[in-house]
Amino acid sequence: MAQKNQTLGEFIIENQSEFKYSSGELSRLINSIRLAAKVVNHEVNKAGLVDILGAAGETNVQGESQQKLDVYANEAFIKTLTNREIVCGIASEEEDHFITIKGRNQNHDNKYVVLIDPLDGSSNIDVNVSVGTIFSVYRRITPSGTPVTLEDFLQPGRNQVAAGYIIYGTSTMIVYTTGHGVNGFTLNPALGTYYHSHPNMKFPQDGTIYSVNEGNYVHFPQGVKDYIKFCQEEEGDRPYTSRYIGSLVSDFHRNMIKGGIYIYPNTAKNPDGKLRLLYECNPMAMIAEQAGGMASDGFRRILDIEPTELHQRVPFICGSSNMVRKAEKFMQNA
Ligand code: P6P
Repeated sequence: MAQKNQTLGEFIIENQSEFKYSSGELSRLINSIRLAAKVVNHEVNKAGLVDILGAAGETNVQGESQQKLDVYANEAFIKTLTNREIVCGIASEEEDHFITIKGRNQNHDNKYVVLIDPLDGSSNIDVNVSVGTIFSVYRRITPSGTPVTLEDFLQPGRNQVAAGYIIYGTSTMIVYTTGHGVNGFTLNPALGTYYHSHPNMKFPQDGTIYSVNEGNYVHFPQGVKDYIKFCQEEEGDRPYTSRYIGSLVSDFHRNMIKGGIYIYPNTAKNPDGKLRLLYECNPMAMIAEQAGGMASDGFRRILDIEPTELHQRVPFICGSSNMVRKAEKFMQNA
């Protein structure tokens, strides 16, 4: 039950008992993410003031030019997670391969692996549009004491023990789940404290917002085209409203509060879709389902997809359950 003005720290302590198997590491892991989020938020908020904009001159494993803030955020989360000696491995959109982390006494006995998109939507930084961090947490499955392996990262999303995002928007929020519902915490920048502003967040079953990059319309599968046309027809509560920020975390967050659907389908340019299964779709899918929403690739539940590669892409449909079911119907009947 949310207590008025409860802080994130108090919430973590109060709900510690819900983290089965964990003797406090998962709480410390969430705390380390909280700290890293504050550090990144500080830089994101002053991006326009210092020469931190513009590409860092390098490209990441995705072939995308890296904004300096991408690099900064990646390093901030990796450093914070490493220093806390809680995780045995980290995978990041900004790193070609996963990073092995030794625990105290240089052994490999930490329990968790973390996968992150350190700054999603970073192409929006230069135009002052909200961006976000997305994180996903699993218990390792290979024997403790041995170096973490790719197998520990290639787990289906249903195995996640925690997932969440930070949205650096008009206010900075952490929204996360450990499998017991979804809670949102808003940062009071004056105090550097997150307050429990959005207890027990729920996706409305229905909505009237659809979020898709219609500039790619001609390349969409027929079923997606049919669903978009359905959204645009004059009937009942349609035409719906089209809202697309180009930042997954922002579009998802708005749709979870107001009701809506986000679609990034496969196209000719991106035959498997654009979004990454492990550190974008799986964490957002866990949050969606914990909030009563749904997430699929149009045919399969995202959380049941068996990963094969660290940076693999999947088509992604996520949001209000009745809207996702409707879109799936168009895609499966096309
Ligand atoms: P497009 C940002 O690069 C991102 O991964 C998501 O945050 C966002 O929803 C999508 O890609 C935007 O992609 O092709 O529409 O610009």
